[in-house]
Amino acid sequence: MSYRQQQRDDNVAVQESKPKLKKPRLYKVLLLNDDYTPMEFVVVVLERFFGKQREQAVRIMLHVHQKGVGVCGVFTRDIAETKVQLVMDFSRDHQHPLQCTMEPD
Ligand code: TYC
Repeated sequence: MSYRQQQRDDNVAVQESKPKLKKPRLYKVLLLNDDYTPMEFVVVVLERFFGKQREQAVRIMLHVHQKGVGVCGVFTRDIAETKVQLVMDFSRDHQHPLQCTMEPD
């Protein structure tokens, strides 16, 4: 007799294990417009830190320029936090006021 059958016979509850992985919460990384950061710098940020092709990077940069804010990508929390930090450091290192932030998707 199997162990499980033995447990059933003994009126022991058998809890099947649930191989359940919850989906991680996702966060949008956002770029904010300002009056001073050069357009070309923002395009380079989108290429370097968000893997965008130049055409798509220009599109996103112009969207931010016109609307005030735009999405660079959607990531898990740790990745989003790292992207924000890298962009903020890169901007400060080049004396640009570009702001990058994140919010729940
Ligand atoms: N508004 C800036 C300019 O006219 C360009 C810009 C675009 C700055 C996007 C920030 O996130 C930004 N030079």
